[in-house]
Amino acid sequence: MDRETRAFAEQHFRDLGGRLHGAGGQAPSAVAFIKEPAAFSYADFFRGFLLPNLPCVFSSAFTEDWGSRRRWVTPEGKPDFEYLLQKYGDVIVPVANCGVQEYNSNPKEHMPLREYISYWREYIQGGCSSPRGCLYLKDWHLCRSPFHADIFRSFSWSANICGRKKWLLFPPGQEEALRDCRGGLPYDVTSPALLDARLHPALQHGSPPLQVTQEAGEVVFVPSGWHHQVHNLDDTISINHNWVNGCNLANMWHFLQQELRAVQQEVQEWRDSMPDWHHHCQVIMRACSGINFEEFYHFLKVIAERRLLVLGQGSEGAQGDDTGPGLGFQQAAFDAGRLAEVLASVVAHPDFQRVDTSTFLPRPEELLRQLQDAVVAAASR
Ligand SMILES: O=C(O)CCC(=O)C(=O)O
Ligand SMILES: [Fe+2]
Repeated sequence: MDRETRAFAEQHFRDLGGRLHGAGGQAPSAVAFIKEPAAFSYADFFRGFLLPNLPCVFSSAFTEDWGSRRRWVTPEGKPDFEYLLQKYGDVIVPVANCGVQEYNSNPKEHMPLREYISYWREYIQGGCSSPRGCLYLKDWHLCRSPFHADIFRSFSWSANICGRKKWLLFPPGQEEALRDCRGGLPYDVTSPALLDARLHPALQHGSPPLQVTQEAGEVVFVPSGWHHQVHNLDDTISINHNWVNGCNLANMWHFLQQELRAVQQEVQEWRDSMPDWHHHCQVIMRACSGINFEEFYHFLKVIAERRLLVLGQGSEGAQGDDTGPGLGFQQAAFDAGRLAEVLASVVAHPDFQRVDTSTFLPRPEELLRQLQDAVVAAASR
C-alpha cells in the first residue's frame, strides 16, 4: 500500500464515522469486469473494491499461469479425472448432499476422492443425474451452494479452474427482503415459494440480485456481508479463499456481537438461575460460530503484534514494499488504526469485560494503548 492509498482509506473510514462499511448503500447496477492484469494494481483493487465493498470479476488472464488450470483440466476444458485420480485419489474429501437440507446447509459425509470421482463420472454419464442424488465436493465445488454470506463476514475470491458458474449477489441488507414470516432466510432464492406473498411478505420491497456468469479461468470477488447463491452450469472445479483485513475487520466484530446476542436470546430463560450463564453463552457461541470473544482477542493480538513490529522499525526499516500487497509501513499503519478502533470497542464490551483476561499477555488495555501510540506516531509518516 502506498501513502496516498493509506490517506484515502483513512479518510474513507473517518467519513464513515464508525458506521459499518458497505452495509446498505446503493447497489451498483452491474458487476465490474477487470480485463488486464498489467493495468490493475493492488491499490486499484483496494480503492475500487475492498474499501467500497463492491464485487468484481477478474478475467481469465489473471489465472493464465496457474498450474491447476493446466494440470487439472483436459484440452477440451473438462476436469482431468485421470490426473486428479492419480494425484489425489486417496485423499479423503468432504462431500455434501445437496438433495437434503439440514437447517440452512447440507449434511456432509467423507469419502476418498476416487469414490467421489467415480460418482461424478456416473453422474455425467447419467445426463447429470444419479441414483445417489446430487453430491457436492466441498472446496472443489460440484453443485449448487445454498444462499449464505461467507464466514465471519470475510471477503472471498473464487477462481474457476474449469467450468462455469452463475452467481446471484445481494448487497448487504438486501437479504432482509427475502426473510420469511418467521424471520428465516431462504435456503434457495430461486425457489417458487418465495413468490408466495404470505410466506415472504417483504419480498416486494427487495430488488433483484446482481447476476454474474463466471467463465473458466475467471475469478469472482465477493465483498463482505454480500449474500450469494451459486449454481454450477457445467462440470466445474474452483479454488476459493476467504480473508479478513482492515477494511472488513469491524464487520467481523459486528457479526460476532450479533452471534452472541442471538445465543443470549436463545438461552435467556436460564439467565438468572445459572451462575455462569455468561460463560456458557461464550461456550455456545464458540460451538455455533467457531470463535468466541476470547479467541477473537487472540486473533486481533496476533495481527496487531506483526503490525506493531513493522511500525517499530519505522518507514525506512520496514521489509515490505509499500507499492505491493506485502505488509509495508503504510499498510501496517492503516491496519493499526483499524485494529485500534475495533479493539477499543471489544475492550468496552460488557461481555468481553466478563471474560477472565488475567492471563492474557499483553493485557487487552495494554495492547490497545500500544496500538493507539503507534497510530499517533505513524500519523505524519
Ligand atoms: O461456488 C460455490 O459453489 C460456492 C462458493 C461459496 O460461495 C463459498 O464457498 O462460500
Ligand atoms: Fe460463499
